[in-house]
Amino acid sequence: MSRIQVPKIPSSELTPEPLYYSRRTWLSLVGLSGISAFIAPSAAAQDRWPQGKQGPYDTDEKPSTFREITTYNNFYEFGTDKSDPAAYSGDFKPKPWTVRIDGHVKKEADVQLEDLLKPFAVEDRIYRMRCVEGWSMVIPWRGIPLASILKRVEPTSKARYVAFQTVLRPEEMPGQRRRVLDWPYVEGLRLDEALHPLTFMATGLYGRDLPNQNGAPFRLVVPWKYGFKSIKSIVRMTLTATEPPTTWNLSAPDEYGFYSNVNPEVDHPRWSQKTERRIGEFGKRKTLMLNGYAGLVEGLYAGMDLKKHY
Ligand SMILES: Nc1nc2c(c(=O)[nH]1)N[C@H]1C(S)=C(S)[C@@H](COP(=O)(O)O)O[C@H]1N2
Ligand SMILES: [Mo]
Repeated sequence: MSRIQVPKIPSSELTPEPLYYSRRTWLSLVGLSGISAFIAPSAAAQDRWPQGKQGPYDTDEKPSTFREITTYNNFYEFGTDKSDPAAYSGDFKPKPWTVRIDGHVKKEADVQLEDLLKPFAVEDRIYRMRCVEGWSMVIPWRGIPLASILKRVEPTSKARYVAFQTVLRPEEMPGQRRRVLDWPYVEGLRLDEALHPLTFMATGLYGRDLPNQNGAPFRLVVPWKYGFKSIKSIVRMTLTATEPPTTWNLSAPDEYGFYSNVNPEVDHPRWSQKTERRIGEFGKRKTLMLNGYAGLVEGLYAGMDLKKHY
């Protein structure tokens, strides 16, 4: 994704993703999908999963397979190839896990993840996700709205943004032993974006705990923004008065802004954002304004020039 890095990122990272055919695609192409359960045991999870709109925030699009979601990942802490997070996250220990919430809040928290989550009912949400590189998936997340957590810590009137931080554990995360990015990975949202009912903290997918490669045990999910905003393996959230720094903006400020809303009308400087490829499909789909969530979130950006605030 980024430009000038030390060591240099392989050239495969510098262009939108190449064609990639999942096993499911090959099998359905040759009419053998009926036997996929024999070849890929994980096929069973998604086949039993409720499909389509169950709640007001679900997409009715068909979820990507468990295999697609857990083998084609961006998680640079485990390497820069799409297959690296699944291959090299085996030593990562997502339990026990402590989360700190501080900054402009009335009730600071420094708690075990289970205790943080205990008061809230877990929900399942099927969201479209769109990476800035030009691919997309549909993911059945499990978790709780971020607003539930934020309301509990009581942001003060000074709080205008939320800064998020990924864990720093080079012993367990081989990618952090190289200076590919400035570690730890950081991200941020405006407070009204963070409080929006679509903004979700995932602890699972397909009804199971999050696999390490998807950001175990606790990651952000913001479906109307490019995927890199959805920061993984979070250990700290800080309510701030000013716009917090974000990793990809620090790495390449002319390519990645603070907002990073999915927007087919604002091209990346090196490629168009008008279309995308759904993992598992051959052709291209049109990228939708705010990733199809415009009706729910465009009010957040009323009066803003989204070409300037990219
Ligand atoms: N800590 C951290 N979070 C991260 C990333 C990363 O490299 N490190 N990659 C981002 C990018 S570019 C994308 S597209 C999504 C991918 O999430 P997924 O692998 O669960 O689909 O995670 C985002 N969160
Ligand atoms: Mo991404």
